[in-house]
Amino acid sequence: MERGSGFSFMKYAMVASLAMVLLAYWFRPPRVSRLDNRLHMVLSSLLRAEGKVGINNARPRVAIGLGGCVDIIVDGVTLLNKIGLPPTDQPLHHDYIENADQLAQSFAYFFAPGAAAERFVSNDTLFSQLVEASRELPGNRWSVGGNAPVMAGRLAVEGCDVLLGGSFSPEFADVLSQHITVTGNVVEEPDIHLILEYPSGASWGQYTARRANRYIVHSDDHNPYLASLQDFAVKLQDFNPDLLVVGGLQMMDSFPFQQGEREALLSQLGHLLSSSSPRTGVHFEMASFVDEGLMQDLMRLVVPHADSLGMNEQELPNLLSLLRGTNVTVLSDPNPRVATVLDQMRELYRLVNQHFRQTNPDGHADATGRPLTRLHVHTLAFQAMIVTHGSQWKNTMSAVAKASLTANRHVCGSPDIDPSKARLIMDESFSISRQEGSQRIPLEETRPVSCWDEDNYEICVAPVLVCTEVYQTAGGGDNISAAGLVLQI
Ligand SMILES: *[C@@H]1O[C@H](CO)[C@@H](O)[C@H](O)[C@H]1NC(C)=O
Ligand SMILES: *[C@@H]1O[C@H](CO)[C@@H](O)[C@H](O)[C@H]1NC(C)=O
Ligand SMILES: CC(=O)N[C@H]1CO[C@H](CO)[C@@H](O)[C@@H]1O
Repeated sequence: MERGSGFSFMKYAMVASLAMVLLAYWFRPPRVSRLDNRLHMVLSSLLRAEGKVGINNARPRVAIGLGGCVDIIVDGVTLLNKIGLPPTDQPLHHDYIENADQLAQSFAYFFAPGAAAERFVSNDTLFSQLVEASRELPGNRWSVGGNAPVMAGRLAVEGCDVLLGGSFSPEFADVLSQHITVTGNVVEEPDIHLILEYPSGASWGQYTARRANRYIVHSDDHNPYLASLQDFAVKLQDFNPDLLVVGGLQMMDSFPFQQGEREALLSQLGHLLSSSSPRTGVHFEMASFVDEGLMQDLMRLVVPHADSLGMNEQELPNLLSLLRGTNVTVLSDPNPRVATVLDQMRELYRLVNQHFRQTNPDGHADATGRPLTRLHVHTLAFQAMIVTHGSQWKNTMSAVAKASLTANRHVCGSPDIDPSKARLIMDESFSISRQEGSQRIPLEETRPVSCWDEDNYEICVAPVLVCTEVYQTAGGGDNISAAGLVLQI
């Protein structure tokens, strides 16, 4: 009995300690919920940063061009299957699309890495087939598209009065916000853009998409000619905007213009920008370009008149390669590190401003063009911005927070951010440059937007709560860029 009770005491002790271990295990904060906590904290801190400043009491006035279209949004793989286009075994880049084989090759080229791309289809028969098939596809969606109208929509929602330059059909103009005034000729047959969306992990033949994104095809008749430019220029004089935004020029990419036609159009646009009041900020939104001639024209005629540039992680190396005088980059890492992007941004900022100083050696007030004072780069994992000290751009920290939140809101398709549909993919700390010995900045949950000074500018970086249940990627950059701008004018 004695022995027995000693034995049972030991047994109880063991059971009790085992129970303690189990209890400790039970109450240990599980890894998942710790991550959840971090996400909640980052979200509430970003919301606080976004809410810190409102827009000015008066409604800011923003003029934005050029162009617009009707978007048909479909699941990319479903559409290709429907038209019976088999997956190619040869992913290949094409400047523009002439036939179905090239479409398959070009789609495969961007689909696997999950890189955004937009291409002109020179074959009308093929484009009509694609549009017809899309019309019949269950789950397709139609919406107002094009960089300018999407940015206009976001700016109107955020409290701006907007003048929009674009050629639209009458029904189209009706669905726009009452705070948007459209200027441009009315067209009966609007340009159609076909948006082939795909979620992360989607597969097409042997290809699997590394991240959610879209591949866009168009065959525009109006947009490449900047058809609304004249009307826009006239209305602009009285509108007297605080901010003038230009986007949508990728519709000119690889388009079969007559000799000299493109240059003449861009010269007119450059003239419009250069004649705007010095108190009007000018923002140029980059896009997916491959046509080197067009890019050269843009660098010469448009970009020098902008104070501000907006672009994504593909467009940044694309533009930089042109400025460096190397071959134009059409595909880059769709998930670049912060350090890489910041180095590219510093270089772009330096090169553009160097060009400005070279063309204006005396720094007179009657300078041709403007120095670049704002550069916003949006990537899947984070937002980054450079703003020159003493420039007109305000509230950089809040603007970057707003841009970051807008990324989730847009892609998830909801103004309220649901943390269970979000994920932080930025590392717990980032290096501010790829140069050896560079400072590392921790991502602090309670202060997720990191800002610091360098040279003559401030840099701010904010993590994105990446949406995991993708509703739509197309138009994301436009919503994000516009959301960033609205707090800065
Ligand atoms: C244009 O597309 C159609 C339909 O896919 C095809 O039959 C035709 O060969 C293409 N034309 C050219 C010039 O490639
Ligand atoms: C750059 O472009 C030229 C002309 O298109 C081509 O011959 C050359 O191979 C390209 N270089 C690289 C590194 O891609
Ligand atoms: C999240 C969000 O607001 N997305 C918007 C992007 O812009 C278009 C056009 O203005 C809106 O329709 C989307 O709702």
